[in-house]
Amino acid sequence: MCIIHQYMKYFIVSDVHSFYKELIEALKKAGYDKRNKDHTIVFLGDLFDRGPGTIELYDFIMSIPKERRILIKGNHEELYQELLYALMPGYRDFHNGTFDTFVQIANAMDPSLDDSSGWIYIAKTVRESPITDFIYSDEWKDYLELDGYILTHGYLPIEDDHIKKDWRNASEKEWHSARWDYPLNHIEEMNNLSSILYGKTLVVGHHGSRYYNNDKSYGIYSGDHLYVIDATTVLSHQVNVLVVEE
Ligand SMILES: [Mn+2]
Repeated sequence: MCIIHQYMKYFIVSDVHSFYKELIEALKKAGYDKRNKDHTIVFLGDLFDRGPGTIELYDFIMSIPKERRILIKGNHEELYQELLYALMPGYRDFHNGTFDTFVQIANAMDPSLDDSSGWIYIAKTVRESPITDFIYSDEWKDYLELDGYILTHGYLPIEDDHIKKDWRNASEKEWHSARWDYPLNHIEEMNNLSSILYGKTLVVGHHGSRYYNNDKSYGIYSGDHLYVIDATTVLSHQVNVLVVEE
């Protein structure tokens, strides 16, 4: 009998925030090839907002075969959905870069758009864009579980009023909170992650790895049953790529 175990290489990135060039450079260095059937790319949320390359990033994702791209929802994907139907953009939308993402999308849809184009027209144009269909598609997951790893954007919905939750079956509301959460908020649990994670290792983005590296590095933080990969690209101009094979 002959058993062939085909290994898949997962290229995990997070918080690209429309920094397309930085992403492509990092993937090239990591050896990623979208045509390779043994390569799967995983985006841990927060695709857009802050950088200039929203359209290029979207086109790149669409060019990857669907069965070899995995998208995990971040809090910025929620900000996008919330801004679509806002009466006016607010401080939060400017501060987080979501308004700028909308301008980039509306401009790609209608190049005649300029500073005098009002919010109502921008919002309507973005609502009709293919990027909005993509943001609402069923491709988005709350988490991805591999043999040795559990991947999510911010944190898992593990605990509620000190009652341990079955996070695999958490509600949408619980995932909403978890997308804004991060491991440093849960120091006591960090010592016990192995049992919460069934012996697996948690991989998250959302919160800069520099906070875990004592502000000394934007590189991947590697701790006990924990990887934090968000390189705060707006400051570092780097994107971290974690490669796991299984
Ligand atoms: Mn985030």
